[in-house]
Amino acid sequence: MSSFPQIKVIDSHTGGEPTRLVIEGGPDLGGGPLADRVKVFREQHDKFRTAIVGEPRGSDVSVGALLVEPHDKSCQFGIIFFNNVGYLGMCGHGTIGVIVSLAHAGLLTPGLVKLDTPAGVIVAVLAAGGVVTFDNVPSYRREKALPVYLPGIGDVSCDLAWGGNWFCVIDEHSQRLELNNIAQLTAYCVRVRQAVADTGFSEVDHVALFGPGTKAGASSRNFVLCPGGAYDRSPCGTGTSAKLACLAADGKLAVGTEWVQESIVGSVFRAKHRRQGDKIVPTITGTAYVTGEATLLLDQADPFAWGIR
Ligand code: PYC
Repeated sequence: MSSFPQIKVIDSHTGGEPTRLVIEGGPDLGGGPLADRVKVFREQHDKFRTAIVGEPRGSDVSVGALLVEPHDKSCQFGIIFFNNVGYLGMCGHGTIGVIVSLAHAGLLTPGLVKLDTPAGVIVAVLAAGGVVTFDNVPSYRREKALPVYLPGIGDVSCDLAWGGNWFCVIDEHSQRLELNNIAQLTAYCVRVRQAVADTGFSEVDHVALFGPGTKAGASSRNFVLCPGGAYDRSPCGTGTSAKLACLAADGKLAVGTEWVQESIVGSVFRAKHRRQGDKIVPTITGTAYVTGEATLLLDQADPFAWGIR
């Protein structure tokens, strides 16, 4: 038997975007609201984050999810999402992956499930075939048509919206939303994010470009740049929510009307919304598949046991 610290994980992907769920061996973050426990994670146990999703075990694309006791007593599970550079308030593809992984582990059966997250309570339904539908946190647009200037390109009109994470949503960008154009799309979005930060919105750490759908029935295709420089292979649950908030605010998407969001790799989420005061509640449906179960070993003699930090 190995005496290394051991971390049990279940890996999945949702529309191509990976999620690594830690079901055993994660750090003890104490009790209290999940937003407080993220602070403990960040300040006292950040090396667990890099051990789990960082290289050499993980990659920039990996999103981690730590299973914890919920604070909200109506929830069965608490989940804290993290990535290669930090912590996520919410994660749509991750929610779908976590639920399918929990079912794989025998911890839940198809039907209703409630997750406590730092961004709020997520109510979801697991159906056969790894299909998950969840109500995201209330979403809204904060800025409409914020102009940012990119030298060599000109003014770009940005909507800033919350969908569980902060997004810069761009419809007019003249960028080619194709898988063989990732480097150019990434470079463009990095410049946009910096320009948005320079206008005073440094909390906006995701950039989402939208264009016409290419798959039959798709309302739109997107490219989403995540905070750590990777792009979302899935259509991005929180990004789709931010987009819906903008569409709803412009009167371009009626309550209950389906929006089919295609990702840059061609995977699809189905979305709709209802109103909640001056915000919307997006409902997102997607499918996840379990790709592996593993025990991560942290050999203290390994200089990169806690990841390349
Ligand atoms: O699906 O919400 C999402 C997400 C955020 C970052 C990567 N995926």
